[in-house]
Amino acid sequence: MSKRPIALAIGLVFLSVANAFAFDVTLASLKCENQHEVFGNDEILVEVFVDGIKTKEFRKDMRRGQTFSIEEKFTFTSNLRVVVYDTDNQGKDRQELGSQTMTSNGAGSASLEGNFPGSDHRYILNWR
Ligand SMILES: [Ca+2]
Ligand SMILES: [Ca+2]
Repeated sequence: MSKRPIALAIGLVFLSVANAFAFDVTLASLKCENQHEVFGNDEILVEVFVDGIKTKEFRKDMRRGQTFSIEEKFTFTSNLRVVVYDTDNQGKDRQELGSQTMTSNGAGSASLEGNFPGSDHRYILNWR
């Protein structure tokens, strides 16, 4: 007798349990209130980790006062982590501007501010 139906049944149970605790979050926007670089754009890289696994990245040149409309939905069971970088050297170098971890569905925003000497950047991450 094949063991496959049993494995499939167990797999479906896991899937059902996982779905029961799945959360949807829409990454809405990233606003630049103060840029990281003094001259020119910040070459922004946004990395999205779903349950610890890098799932998506967005790139956008941003200046003071600009809003990057992301509007993308993610589904997670444990947490959704978003890390924002300014890149240089055609994206080869990166400096982390801040990060946020979301653990349940619901609207929110986070201020990602200078966390190292000499930087007074301020980005606002919005989700719902
Ligand atoms: Ca630049
Ligand atoms: Ca840069």
